[in-house]
Amino acid sequence: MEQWQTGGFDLSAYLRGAVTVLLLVLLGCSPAPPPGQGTAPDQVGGQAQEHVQNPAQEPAQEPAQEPAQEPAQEQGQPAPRKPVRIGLQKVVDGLERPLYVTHAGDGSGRLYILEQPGRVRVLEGGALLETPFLDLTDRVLSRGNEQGLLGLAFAPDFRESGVFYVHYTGRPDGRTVLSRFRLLDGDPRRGDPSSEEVLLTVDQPYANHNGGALLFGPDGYLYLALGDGGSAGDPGNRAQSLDSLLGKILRLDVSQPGPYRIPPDNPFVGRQGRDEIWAYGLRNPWRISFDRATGDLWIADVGQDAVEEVNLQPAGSPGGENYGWRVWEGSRRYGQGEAPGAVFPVAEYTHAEGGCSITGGYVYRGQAVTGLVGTYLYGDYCTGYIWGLRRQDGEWRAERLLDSGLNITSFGEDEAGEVYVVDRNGAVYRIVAAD
Ligand SMILES: [Ca+2]
Ligand SMILES: [Ca+2]
Repeated sequence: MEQWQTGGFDLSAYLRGAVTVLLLVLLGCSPAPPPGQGTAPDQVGGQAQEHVQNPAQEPAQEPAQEPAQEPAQEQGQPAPRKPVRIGLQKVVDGLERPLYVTHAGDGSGRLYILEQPGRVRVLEGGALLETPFLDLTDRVLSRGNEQGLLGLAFAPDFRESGVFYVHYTGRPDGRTVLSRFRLLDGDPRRGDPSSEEVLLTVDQPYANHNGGALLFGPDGYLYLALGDGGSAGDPGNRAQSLDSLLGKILRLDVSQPGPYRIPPDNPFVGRQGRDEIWAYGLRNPWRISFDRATGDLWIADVGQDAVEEVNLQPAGSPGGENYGWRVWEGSRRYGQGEAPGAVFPVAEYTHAEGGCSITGGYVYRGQAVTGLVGTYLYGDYCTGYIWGLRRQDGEWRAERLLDSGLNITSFGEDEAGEVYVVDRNGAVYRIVAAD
């Protein structure tokens, strides 16, 4: 069952989805055979069929395999017009439950990879450095499927300050911890675990739905995405409560020494509601990202039983959006009560279509796949599908670009805007053009 212990995902939702997709999964106790142990190709082809044809070790156990009727349906329809074909190129493997990759914005080209148990690894010049950038396993509680080291963000002035921020679930009780750290002797390959300044803690009523994403916005403020506190159905109605920091995106000013400050233009300053709140009504916003070209904020929220969703908050928004949970799951009514001014997703998919837990990605701004520029990429943890979302003729259109077969815990960007895919089974891939 340990195979189900995943980062930031909804185990209960996965279980329900898996039952409907493939009962055999339950017998096999694995969402997918670990593809990292010599079975995963270094290059994953751009067409779903190519990858499906790759010899899976235990095809009967792999929910990433499509239900038997689905290919037939596809054959019966006109071939979807795919504007772009992508593939995956492995850049590193041998990692322990990786769930995020980012860069320091310092011109170094280094990548920093989070391992759920509490380490940050450095990829430099294509090689994984033996010594971790940071080892917080002494204070990170990684018990359970959704706890661990969840977020990392380098200060906008990192090159000068050596300051970075970390989000994790802490020992002994799994509370959310947001901390500031500094480098050890100014070495960008070594963070100093003893430099920790805890800026914020939030008690967690349950072990799941801890959210995760931590990132700086184009406005220089630090954004932290937190889940609704867990269990199922948000029993405390925390996502809709403006007195709770759970089920929210927080916006904090950490530019000054000492504790965080409240940006004066945060939407609940001067009125009812916690001043840290930027947006609310979220269930488990595991991964969010800013479009580096436009400043739009993309929020992927993990669904309960049925619907996975993508939300778009346009650049220039004053904040305060209510994304609807627990009253709405995607565009479907879920629970009792009111969700004032609920904002609905720009894209969603259902568990009935396959999939169980959305992993938000990035608007592609790299150069490796020119046809992909301006497309928002996202995936599903269980199926490994990767979609591209674009606005065409006034409508949002999602196209399935790749069946990766991976357990996608995260996407990530490097300094140049190339996009990476993180596989929980231990590897990180770069998105490349397939031809
Ligand atoms: Ca207030
Ligand atoms: Ca929603």
